[in-house]
Formats: sequence, C-alpha cells, structure tokens
Amino acid sequence: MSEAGAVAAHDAHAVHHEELGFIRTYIFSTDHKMIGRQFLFISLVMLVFGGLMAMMMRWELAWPESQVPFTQWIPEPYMYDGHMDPAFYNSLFTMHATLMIFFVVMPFMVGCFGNFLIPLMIGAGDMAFPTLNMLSFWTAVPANILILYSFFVPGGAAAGGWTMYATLSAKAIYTGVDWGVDLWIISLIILGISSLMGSINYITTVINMRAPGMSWFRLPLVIWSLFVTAVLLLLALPVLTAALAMLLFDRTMGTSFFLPEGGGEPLLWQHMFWFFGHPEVYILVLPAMGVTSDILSTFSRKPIFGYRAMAFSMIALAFLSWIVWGHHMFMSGMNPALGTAFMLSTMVIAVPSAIKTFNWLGTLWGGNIRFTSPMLFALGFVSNFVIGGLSGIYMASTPVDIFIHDTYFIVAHFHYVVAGIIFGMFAAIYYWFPKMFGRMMNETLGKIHFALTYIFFNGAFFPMHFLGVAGHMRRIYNPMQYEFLQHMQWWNVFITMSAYCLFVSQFTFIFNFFWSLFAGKKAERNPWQANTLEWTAPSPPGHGNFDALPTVYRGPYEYSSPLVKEDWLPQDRRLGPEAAVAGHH
Ligand code: HEM
Ligand SMILES: [Cu+2]
Repeated sequence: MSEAGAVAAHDAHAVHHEELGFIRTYIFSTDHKMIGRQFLFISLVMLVFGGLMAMMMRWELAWPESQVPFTQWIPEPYMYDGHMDPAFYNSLFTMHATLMIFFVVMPFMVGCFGNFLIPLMIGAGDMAFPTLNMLSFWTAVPANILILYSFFVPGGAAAGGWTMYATLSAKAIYTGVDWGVDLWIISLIILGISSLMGSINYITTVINMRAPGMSWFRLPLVIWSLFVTAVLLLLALPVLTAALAMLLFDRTMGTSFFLPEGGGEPLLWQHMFWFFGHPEVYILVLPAMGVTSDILSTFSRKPIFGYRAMAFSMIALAFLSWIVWGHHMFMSGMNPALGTAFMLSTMVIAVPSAIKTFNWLGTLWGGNIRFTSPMLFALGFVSNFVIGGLSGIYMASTPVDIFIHDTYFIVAHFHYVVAGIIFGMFAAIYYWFPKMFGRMMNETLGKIHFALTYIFFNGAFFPMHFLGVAGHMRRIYNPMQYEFLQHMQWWNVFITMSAYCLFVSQFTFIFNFFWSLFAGKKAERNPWQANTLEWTAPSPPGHGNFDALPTVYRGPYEYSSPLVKEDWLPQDRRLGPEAAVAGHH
C-alpha cells in the first residue's frame, strides 16, 4: 500500500464475503458501486432519448412544417403527411426537459456518482443502508418506464412544459384526454420516493460512516457537494410530491386546489413548483461543481484554492436557493415590491457563485496544468457556468426580464447552466472510469470528443441569445409564422446544424466508452496521481472497497499529504528533499 501513505492499516483483516450469484451481483445488488453503475447505464439510455427529442425539435425549428426524417414511423396522432403536429412539438419539449432533468442529470450525478463516490471517498465499506439503496434504484426503474410509455397512451405524452403550469394541466386541454399528464405526475411521484430514499442514505452515510480521521473539513469538495445536494433533495422533493398529488387530485378526484372555478388558485401551483424548482437547479449543478473542484485540483497539481470558502459557498447557494423562487414569476402579476425582493435575493447568488469561480481560477493559477480529457471537460463546465451565470444576472433584473421573459434568451441561459452540466458529467466519467471499470478511456478520443462538444455546444446555444433579444419566443413550433422573426431564421438553421453536429460528435464518446470497457488499458490504483481516498482502493474496488478500512491523517488538499509527489508540484511549491522523506516515499 505504498501509494496509500495517508492511510494506515486500521483493520488487518480484509473484508470477506461469500460469492454472490449473477442476480445478486448485477441486478438486485446492494453494493453501492454496482448501484452506481446501474444508475449510470439507465441515465445514459435516457440521455439518448432526450437527445433524440431535441434533434426532432431542432429539425422542426430550422425547417418548420417540412418532412421530418424518420417520421414515417411515428403514428398518426403525432404526424400528418410527415409533418409534425404542433401539439407533438409541445410534448417533445415537455418530455425532453423532463427526461434531461429528472432522468438524466439527477440519476447520473446523484444516483451514479453519489453512490459510487460517497463510501469510497469517505473511507467506508458501503452505504449506511445498502438495501434501501437497492430499493431506491428499483423504485426509479418503473418511473423511467412509465415516462417513456406515456407517449403511447390516449392523448399522447404530457405537453404542458416541464413546469406543467396548472393552467395547462389541472384539466384535460388538448383532446379531452391527456393521460400523459397523469402518467407524468405518477412517474415523478415515484421518482421522488426513490430520491428520498437515496438522500436519506447519503446523508446518514456522510454523517456516520466517515473513516477515523476524516473530519468534515477533510472531506473532498465533491463529497461536500453531494452532501449538500442530498439535503436539498430531502427538503425539496416532498414539496414537488405534494404539489403533484394536489394536481392529480384536481385532475381525477374533483378537488380544485388550482382551479379557479372551484375557488382554487392557479398561481399556487407556480409557487409550489418553483419553491421546489429553484433548489432543483442546485441539485443539478452542485455535484458538477464538486466534481470540477476535485478535477481542477488534481490536474493543476495543487490543492484547491480556498477550500473552506468553497464548502461554505455551496452551503450558501443551497440556502439562497430557497428564497429566490419568485424570480420565475416576475411576469405573473406579482406585487412589484415582492418582485424587487426576489430580484435582490437572486442577485445575492452572484456572490457565492463568484467565490466558486474565482477559487477555481485561483486553483489553476500557477499550477502544473495537465490538459487531460477530464480536465478539459471540467474547464468546459466552468466556462459554461460563467456564461450561464452572467446571463442569469440580466434575467434577475425585473425591468430586463419583462423583455426577455419566455424568449430564447431564457432557453440559452438555462442550457448553458443545466445542459452545461453535461460537461461536468463527462469530466466525471473520464476521471472515474478507471476506478469504476478498471480500465482507462482513450485520451486522444476523449480530447477530440471535448473539442467537438465544446465547439458545437456553443454553436447550438450561444446564438439563442441573439434570437431571444430579437423577441423569438420559446415553446413555439414554427418561427416562420412570425414576420418579425423571418429575417433571423438562418440563425435557427445554424443552431440546428450545430446541434446535429453536437449529437453526432457524441459517437466518439459512445465508441470510446464501450471500447475502453472491454479493451482499454488496465488502470492502476491511482492513474491520475490524485489525492483522495478512492484512489487507494483497487481499480475497480472489490466488495467492501478497501484492502483494510482506512484511517485518515490529512485532508486531500493538504500539501504535506504523502499522496502528493514532489515532482507533481509546481517548482516554487516544492518542499525539498526532507519533506519527501517525511512523506514516506
Ligand atoms: C445538448 C443538446 C440539447 C439540445 C439541442 C436541446 C434543445 C432544446 C430545444 C430545441 C428546446 C425547446 C425550446 C422551445 O421550444 O422552447 C429545449 C428545451 C429545454 N431543454 Fe434542451 N436541449 C439540449 C440539452 C438539454 C439538457 C442536457 C437539459 C437539462 C439538463 C435541457 C433542458 C431543457 C429544458 C428545461 C427545456 C425547457 C422545456 C420547456 O420549455 O418546458 N436540454 N431544449
Ligand atoms: Cu430559479
């Protein structure tokens, strides 16, 4: 265990377990690493579906009312003569967003990496409640099936937008039947239960199962981010579940929480939805921030700059996320004084966000930067986050928001933030793939994948800002119907072409992923010379994770950590030969 200098044998006995059969190993596994991989695969599959929906929308927006390719296979209610039914466009953007948010980013970042990393990085053998963990995954599966199945029920998939405002959803609207909305509600309620089980497990594990010596301020930032995310999940998801139950009652049982004719209040839905919804975007983005912090530190060969400020700024973001929901409702007729309060609380978010950004830059500053594929994707995440964060400040300002509300400026903004998380996802997968599967991914392909993704991502989303300020509304299926937009239609064509190139570029990743899974170079324990505990375990770690449960003497960002070799440090940070000896090398 030479690379495990910060770790001492705490328990001489390796953890022994009886051989498990195929079903217990791969299907109903209680091992956090297998559950993590299960979440990984399910979210990658849903990413393909969500991506295909985006491609169909982009085709429609560039060449409205044209023959959309492959539509000959799509049944009548959605298509006529190969043309897209406008209501189907509504289903597409609703389901695209629902899949991407609830079925891709959440299971990928929280389900997969939360599961895989938490026990390994805090030095535990598994989660606190392994069976609950398995249940959490198997509760999520029917939610995935239901949401996809909803395309095939009478009325088709839900079409009210991922925000499902009560005015569009509390009563059947389009065809008289819209079972899709009911399935959407039920699916998300089930998924909420799954998330709840996961978050209780994560919180308990981080509080109770840390290895001896792993104090709170020795936790890697990715663990901080996942912990704060789990707390947000625990508090936010029940709000959504309650709202969803009320909506379902309105639709099926004759209540009128959101229906004015029965004395209800449609705006109540907006309040409940966004009281959940803004914390939700932090649930999505915080883990990507944590991943980015650790990757930037490893590949700059430097401890993270401002570790405690980074941890506290995540807590601050989590707290602030509860008092800003009204910024989604500036145009709903709220009292301007209330609008100003929400505007100010929203602007305060810029402070912890800027702390994080400048600390990332501080981490890079003077580092021995190695541009590996995880590093490039982590930098890509920072770049997207800065762009999305800056456009957020415009929208937070009520007078500006009056003009850009519900335009493509918004679509540009949230794709830079939430779709930008895809960069954090790729960073994580390139970085932890060796630990997860015991093999390295191909670096050259990874770099090509990054370059193409970065270029076409910006090509697809940056011009949306121009369309937005020109007044291009979101959620419309045919921009050519509006004369004032026609002269800008070539931007829509440009965006669509970039989006298709972006889609096609992902094949470099798919190929790399599967090829490396079977034929990649075998990974050592610590291929990136990183400093956190998971790298002291075998690649991939066996059941029980560590040869012996570790004891921790130093945090990952402490220079004197023997896991940091002298020659990985920038010249002026080297401690000299004595230090190297003291570091047991
Ligand atoms: C990377 C390729 C992607 C492309 C080309 C794309 C494209 C689109 C398009 C064309 C729309 C509909 C705009 C409208 O008509 O208003 C849309 C909506 C949306 N997308 Fe994406 N998207 C992508 C990825 C993502 C990801 C990864 C996420 C989230 C994690 C996401 C979240 C959303 C949301 C929340 C909406 C709003 C839906 C609504 O209005 O209810 N997108 N996207
Ligand atoms: Cu918000």
